[in-house]
Amino acid sequence: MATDILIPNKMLASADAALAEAFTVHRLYEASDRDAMLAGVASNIGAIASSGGADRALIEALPNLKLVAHFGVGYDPVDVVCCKERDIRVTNTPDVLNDAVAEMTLGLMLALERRIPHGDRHVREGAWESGGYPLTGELTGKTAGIMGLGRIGKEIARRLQVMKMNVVYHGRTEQKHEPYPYYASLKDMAAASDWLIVVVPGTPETTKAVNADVLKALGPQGALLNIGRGSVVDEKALITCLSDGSLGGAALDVFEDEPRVPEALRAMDNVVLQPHQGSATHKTRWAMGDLVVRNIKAHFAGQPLITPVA
Ligand code: NAP
Ligand code: 8YV
Repeated sequence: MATDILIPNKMLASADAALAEAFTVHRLYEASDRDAMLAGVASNIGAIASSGGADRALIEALPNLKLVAHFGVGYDPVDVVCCKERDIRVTNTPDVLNDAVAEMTLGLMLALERRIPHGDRHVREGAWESGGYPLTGELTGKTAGIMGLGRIGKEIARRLQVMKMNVVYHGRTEQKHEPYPYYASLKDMAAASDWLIVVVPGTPETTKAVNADVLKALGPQGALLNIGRGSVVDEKALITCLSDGSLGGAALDVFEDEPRVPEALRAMDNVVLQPHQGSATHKTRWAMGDLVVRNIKAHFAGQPLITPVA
């Protein structure tokens, strides 16, 4: 059995160190000649510790690969179709990041609704002495429509209730045991919401699901929060709706072509931006890395995987 680990992209230091202690690791990103390095070690690689993903070309270059352990709950950068074809198992890092991502969601919503970055700039730039900052909106009493009431969506919902918001949700299936009203139609939910919170995975089905129709239904007083995947929102339509006033604002952690963010979005005052920081806390990233390592160890010990992708 091939027991070496391939690390294609730089991995969190704690996870990298734990893997290096237990296995022979090959850090592809350090190689000056990537193809030569791959060719030299390919037959020894039994598992990939992935942070940037694993595409078909990489997977097919590794004849004895049996596991891709991905650092992230969203495993869209891993070619799972190819893995399935080749009987390669895949793991992700669910649950350990729910709180951090929900926290960032609340932070972004408060930042936009109360214009916190704007007020901060107002003070820093010395503008306060010439006059206070204008009045803002408030989350209390508003309706938040959650697209994707999953592990993270539920943590967001709990926090929004504490903020005295009304919570409704949309997904493919009604979750009858949940206390929140369900909308089978995303557009209908958007029309009934002040905030649309996107926290679904990036899949072919969700690609550009938040389109111009949905954004217009959300309306001039409405705001979009995307903490799921950039691919879910039609970014061109978003820019148009924000520019012509058919959508009130947007708070975005994820983008269509990261780390490239359109200049138009960067220039808008009704937008708050983050560089994909949802899970980016010391505590949560450590736990995600630990889960990657534990899945790899379980695989090589012949034990059940801890968090296999279904
Ligand atoms: P999860 O537990 O699997 O929840 C996903 C939810 O999305 C489910 O409620 C599911 O409900 C819904 N959904 C899936 N496909 C859908 C579709 N086609 N239309 C409508 N709803 C759909 O996943 P999670 O752990 O909460 O994570 C969700 C996503 O958040 C991840 O996949 C990742 O992309 C993103 N994420 C982002 C960050 C960040 O840093 N910004 C961090 C972590 C995760 P139904 O099955 O009923 O449709
Ligand atoms: C990470 C994420 O930023 O878990 C996910 O799906 O999007 C984030 O937690 C990312 O996976 C780390 O590269």
